[in-house]
Amino acid sequence: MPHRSSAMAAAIVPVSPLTVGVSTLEDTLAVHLADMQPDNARALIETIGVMAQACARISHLASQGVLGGAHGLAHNHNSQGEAQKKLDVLADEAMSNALEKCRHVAGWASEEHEHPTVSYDHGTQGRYLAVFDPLDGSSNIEANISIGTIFSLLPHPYRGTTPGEMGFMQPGHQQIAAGYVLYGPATIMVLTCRRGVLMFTLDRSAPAAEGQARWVLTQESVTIAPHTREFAINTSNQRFWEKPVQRYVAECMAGESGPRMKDFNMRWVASMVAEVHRIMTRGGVFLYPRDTREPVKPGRLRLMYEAAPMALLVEQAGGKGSTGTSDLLDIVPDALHQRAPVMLGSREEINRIVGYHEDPNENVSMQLFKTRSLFVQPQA
Ligand code: FDP
Repeated sequence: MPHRSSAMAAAIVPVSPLTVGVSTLEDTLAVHLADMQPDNARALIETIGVMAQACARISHLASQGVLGGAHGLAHNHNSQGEAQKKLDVLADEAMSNALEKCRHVAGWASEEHEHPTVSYDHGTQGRYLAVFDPLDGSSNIEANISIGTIFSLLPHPYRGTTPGEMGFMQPGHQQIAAGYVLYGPATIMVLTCRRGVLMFTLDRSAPAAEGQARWVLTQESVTIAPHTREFAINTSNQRFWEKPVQRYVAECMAGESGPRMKDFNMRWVASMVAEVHRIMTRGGVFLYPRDTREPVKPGRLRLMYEAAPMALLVEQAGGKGSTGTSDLLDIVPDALHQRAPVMLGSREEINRIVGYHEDPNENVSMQLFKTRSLFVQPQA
């Protein structure tokens, strides 16, 4: 059997134009990363290929539905005390098993485990640390609504030694690559290696079970329009939101008769991957703000394996990601499972929300607006 690196070396020599609908993942990345030092490009292509292969496996499991035995609870809890679904566990195993074999990955951290895992064979020499949410939107599994996987690659900062938890504590702007895979009517991978955003569709007619998943480039240079008329937020939490978010959503809801002078549409899938994918295809904003339900938690979503990878993808597509007060990519985590308020999507809308957070007259404008808002603000 040929050594994998020589196969990859052969793959990255011919640099031909990308062909949407024909170019496969490896061919596309070979062209896309042609400006990189060849050894680095090879490592990145190989590592992304390994994760894409695992996601094809997860896609297969998800598509089997109840027939695949992956519905229902696993009767376990993850490190954060959340009940695990069977598919959460299977997806985590698929990603972990794939990364264990990848010689470029020194260790990985998953939403499902309290601590990072050090690669048995590649812990000292691997150049990357992988971070992932194996199954995002798991409340949707039994309802047969879109779910996804989110992943990110960071540099292993102390190569030559095995990575400890501190090695993972890097801000989002250090990410080498980030992506998500949406398991919907089609399985779609959206990827950035910091050179814009690429979109691939899994060719389900190819034999994924033998490790031959075929991802076909279906869009390059994915861009998010700066303006939008669509927002996504769980409005059942409205009474817990911070004031600037109350104001932003109230203004959207007021539509043509409000200060925005245009009507807005609202969506909520309860699957971040599906929400971000909609934004990648037609713009919009996704908000999971800080709220007062559990004051000790600064938000619901996890910084390292949800917020930061999505923020990099959105930024690379021309959008923006913020907590409302700081850039999501600037936050240096102090814990693996740290949470963050998340606001991302169309750039001008996120700038507006950030502006509302900076506005010292926020409460005054809320009072003025109250008469026209569909949301009545709670009395102080
Ligand atoms: P889930 O817990 O089902 O994996 O990761 C958190 C997440 O889903 C996001 O994908 C989703 O946007 C959000 O939680 C859903 O939150 P609500 O329960 O408030 O709708």
